[in-house]
Amino acid sequence: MEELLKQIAAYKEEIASTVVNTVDSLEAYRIKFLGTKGIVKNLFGEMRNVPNEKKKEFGQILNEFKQFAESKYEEAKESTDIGHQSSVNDIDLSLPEDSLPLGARHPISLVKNQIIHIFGRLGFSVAEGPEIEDDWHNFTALNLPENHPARDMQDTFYINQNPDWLLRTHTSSVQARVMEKQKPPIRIICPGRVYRNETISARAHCFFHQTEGLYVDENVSFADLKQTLYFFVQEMFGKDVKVRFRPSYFPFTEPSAEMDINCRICGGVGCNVCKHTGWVEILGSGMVHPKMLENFGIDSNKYTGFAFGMGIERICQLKYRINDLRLYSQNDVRFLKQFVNAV
Ligand code: 2NL
Repeated sequence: MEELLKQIAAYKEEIASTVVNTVDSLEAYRIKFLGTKGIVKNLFGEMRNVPNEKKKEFGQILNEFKQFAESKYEEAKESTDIGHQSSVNDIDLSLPEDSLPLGARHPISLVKNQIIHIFGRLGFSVAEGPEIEDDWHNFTALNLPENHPARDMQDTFYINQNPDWLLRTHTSSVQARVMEKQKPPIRIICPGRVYRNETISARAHCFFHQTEGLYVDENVSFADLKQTLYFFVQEMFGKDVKVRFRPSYFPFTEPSAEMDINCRICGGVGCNVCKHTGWVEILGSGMVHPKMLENFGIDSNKYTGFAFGMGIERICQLKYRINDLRLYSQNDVRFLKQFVNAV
């Protein structure tokens, strides 16, 4: 016992005088006193040799010594900041890096890029034009007569300084500009933002996005129109998609047709999106009106063409089940970050 108590007193002195101010000396101290083969452990091992009636007393002394040794270690680690220093050996190169938070593409951009890609494979190139247009390119050239309701102030945003200028209501204006400069064959799509004077709600917005397409060449037929648009929806929504064409009217096409696909949301059972019909309209189309071709000096006896227009928000709604148009322009990160891994 006496021998042990002497040893402990000596160790205490040693601990008190030991200088611990580096990572290495801290680690050396820990191994010597607190390690699995260290002094504290060894002394506890001596308990075996202590007579029973002294075990309690010696146990207390040992515990007190252990605390003394540990507090020196903790103090040294805290008071200097050596506990936070790291050496090259401490760096774990196998750990994954802290990833940078990546932005996400907007769903409208995702769908727009897919549309561009699909039509690109059919030889369509992308044409762009101004969002502030003049009356000729947005209306007159497209066979929209002087008194057409679309021209009404109620529907169209006019620029105050010049009543001939307006915010384009469709991207047909871009196609008009292409036909002005380029002779057939013409094979283009025109994605872009368009504006209409609407009260903002879940179903309407004062700006939205469109892709129009135009194909003018010799011998372009209605069969070409149908097969092109059928290919498009198969690529966009999957091979199992069903389509139907319904006769319709647009001032710039004759004949005209709207295309429906079977509802992607409910699978045909009936829901709000398809208004319980099982079908949803996704685009308007038709054979380019001969008068329009002549407006641009294109011989309508030699050339024919088809055109179509679709809302990108609509395609997006069906693809990603987005039920409120306002989500597209509110920039709520809870909405946007859901598209980080979308393609
Ligand atoms: C719709 C309907 C359509 C067109 C757009 C067009 C453009 C030129 C010539 C002829 Cl330059 N037509 N565009 C034709 C038919 C329908 O859009 O519902 N869009 C969302």
